[in-house]
Amino acid sequence: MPKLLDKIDNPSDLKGLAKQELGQLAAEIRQELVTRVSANGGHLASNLGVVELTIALHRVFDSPRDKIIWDVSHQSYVHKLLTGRRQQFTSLRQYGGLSGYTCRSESEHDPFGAGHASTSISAALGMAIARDLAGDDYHVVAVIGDGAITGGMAFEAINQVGHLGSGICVVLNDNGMSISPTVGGIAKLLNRVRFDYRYQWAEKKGESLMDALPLGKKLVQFGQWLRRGFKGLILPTVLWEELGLTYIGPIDGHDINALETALAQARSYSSKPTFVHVITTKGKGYKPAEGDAVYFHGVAAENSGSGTIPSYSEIFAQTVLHLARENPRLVAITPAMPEGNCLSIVEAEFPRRVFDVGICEQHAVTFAAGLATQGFKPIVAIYSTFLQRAFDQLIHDVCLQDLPVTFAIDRSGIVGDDGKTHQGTFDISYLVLIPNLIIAAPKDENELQHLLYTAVQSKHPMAIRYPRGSGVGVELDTELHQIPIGKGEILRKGKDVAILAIGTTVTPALEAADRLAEEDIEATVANARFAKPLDAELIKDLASHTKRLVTVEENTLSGGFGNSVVDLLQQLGISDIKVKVIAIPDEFVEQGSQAQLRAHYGLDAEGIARQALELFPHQPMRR
Ligand SMILES: Cc1ncc(C[n+]2csc(CCOP(=O)(O)OP(=O)(O)O)c2C)c(N)n1
Repeated sequence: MPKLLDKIDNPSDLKGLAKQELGQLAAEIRQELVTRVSANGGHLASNLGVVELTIALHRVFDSPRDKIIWDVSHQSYVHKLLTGRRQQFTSLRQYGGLSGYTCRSESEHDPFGAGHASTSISAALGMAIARDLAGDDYHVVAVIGDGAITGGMAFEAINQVGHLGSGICVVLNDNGMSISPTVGGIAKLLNRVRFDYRYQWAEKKGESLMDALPLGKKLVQFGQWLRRGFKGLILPTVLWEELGLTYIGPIDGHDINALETALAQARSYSSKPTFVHVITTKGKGYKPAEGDAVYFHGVAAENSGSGTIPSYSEIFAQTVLHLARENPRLVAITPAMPEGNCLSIVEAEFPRRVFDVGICEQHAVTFAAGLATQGFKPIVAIYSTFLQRAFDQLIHDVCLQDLPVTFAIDRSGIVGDDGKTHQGTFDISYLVLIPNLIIAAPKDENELQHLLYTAVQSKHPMAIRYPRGSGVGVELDTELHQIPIGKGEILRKGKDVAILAIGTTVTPALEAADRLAEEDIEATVANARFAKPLDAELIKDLASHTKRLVTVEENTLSGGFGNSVVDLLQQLGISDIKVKVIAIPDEFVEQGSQAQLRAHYGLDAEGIARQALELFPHQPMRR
């Protein structure tokens, strides 16, 4: 049977479909999502939940003239399928393929790129004000989840939306879930609406049942209904209305007719801000994802293989658990990623000492600072890319006051198929300039344990960056010890060239030394361990013995580890030496597998050996 989806090249084709065809279209989209995301990996449950909402949005609004902005935009796959990108959908999240997020350069239907949460309302308001100033009349819609709306920026934007009163439509896609269940006061408020909304729906269906009850019971039920109805429905309505937005909802997010009616109503209030509250089920229509929306939030690609070596995140969490048992003042904080960074295993044993603060990186850092002032030992577990959000909090709230907060920076370096918005390639550069902060990167998972132990003993703030994915596979010591701050180590000795590597690049640097040996070049390999303070003695020693120094890091060149080493050499007055800094050039790193991207940037063994060889101009590589 020909597919309806085959007929949709752009959103205007959707408008030609009869209402009774839309259910079939939704089913076809779900099929496509499950097939593709199972193969390529990606955000399955979030997309399954917005199938009807996306169809309705594109039938009511007129993209690209009207601007539809997806918050985070991990749930934009359906939007991509309906906006002329179906043919490329097989390349989703692959090297050179379709992005897993909205991207201005990818389509005119993506008016704003995203990947980080809570930006949609600010961007939408900017577009709406630009429209008003230019005397235009298009509509602007921001679609934001109940997880993303917990982010401070979303509320900063809503505050201004209410103040300016410009015409924008905020659609809240409320499924009760961030990656894990959404937490916090706003989540509680929304939960009440969701609960009461479902309660009332059940109530309607169960009216005949109520008829059968004796009068006394009926009165009690009626009283409960009134109370819930008042608290659950009136209060949240009042919240958004008091902030200056006209509230429409709650709407069943899987009923396309109801959605179209609500969105058309919002569209008709073209010069007022509206808030359309849509209730959806994450993972809708695919039983495994409905049953476990946390697991199916982001699934790995079919061929990614789940090896037997534990991930850095797992070792991190196991170490925190171990340290938490020994130290009752140790607390851990995660901005909405307890699954990704594995803190959920610590939370299971110490529920009062693990804090999921929502998608609030800035708050997470200052909250940790507050805890540290009172003698607690906070560990902020945060992805490198999201810590960017809390740059001033790092400087002003933690480091300026020299508070002993540990930053466990997960997903540092190249993260892979999430692409440009998620690469953790800037952290050394944005951390190295902050006084008082110690910055370390383990060469393997065993060193991660010892560095965490060291950080928790430290009287100063300390950041430990480690990569996405599994460890190197080394044995784990059972006794933890402190590593002297600012001390690296020599792992292999050779007289011709020294390779000073940090973090993930240590293992390929050792392999590169093997390749160089095949060219009769003897390389020293050192593990720097610390990007700050640098091990000046070690660096002096390497420079004087070999006169050729290669630094390697999975971080951007600008302001990175290698740059700091070069600065140090200059300060030490060492100039009779050839230096090669291997790092990521000044560009945003595209999507692709970690292996592909490392090879592309010469950060694998082959690339390191090739670049080291450039310091020997008369020695071409044999292979
Ligand atoms: C600033 C920032 N922090 C953390 C994340 C990681 N993250 C991606 S999606 C997501 C949950 C979003 O929840 P919600 O907005 O409710 O969307 P849903 O997936 O439930 O549809 C999180 C925490 C992010 N993208 N950006």
